[in-house]
Amino acid sequence: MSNEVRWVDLNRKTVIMIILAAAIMVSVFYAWYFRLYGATETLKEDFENGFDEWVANADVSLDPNNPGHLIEWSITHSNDVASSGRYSLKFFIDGRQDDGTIWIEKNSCTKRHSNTS
Ligand SMILES: [Ca+2]
Repeated sequence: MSNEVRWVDLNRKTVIMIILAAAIMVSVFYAWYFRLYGATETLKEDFENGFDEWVANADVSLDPNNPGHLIEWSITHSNDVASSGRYSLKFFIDGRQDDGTIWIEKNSCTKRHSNTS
C-alpha cells in the first residue's frame, strides 16, 4: 500500500516536471522565434543631406501637349516643407493627363521571409 502511494506520487511529480519542461521549451522557442523573425525595424529617412542612397524614378507617358516629351515630373531636395529638420524631398508631376507615377527607391537587405511595407 505504501509502495503504491509512492508510485503515484512519483508519477505525479514526473508529469508535473514534464509539463514544466515543455512550458519552458515552448517559451524559449517563442522568444527565439519572435526575436529572429518577429522583430520589426522602422526605416526612417530625414533627407537632411540630400537623397542619400535613394533614387528618383517614374512611370510616365508621353505628354500629348508636348509631343515627343514625357509628362513633366521631378523629385528634388527642398527646404519648402519639412516634417523633420530643414529639408525634405519635393515631388512634382504634371497631373493634367491623369496618368503617371513617381517614387523614390533604395536597395536594402532584409532577412529571409521577412515582411516589408
Ligand atoms: Ca527632413
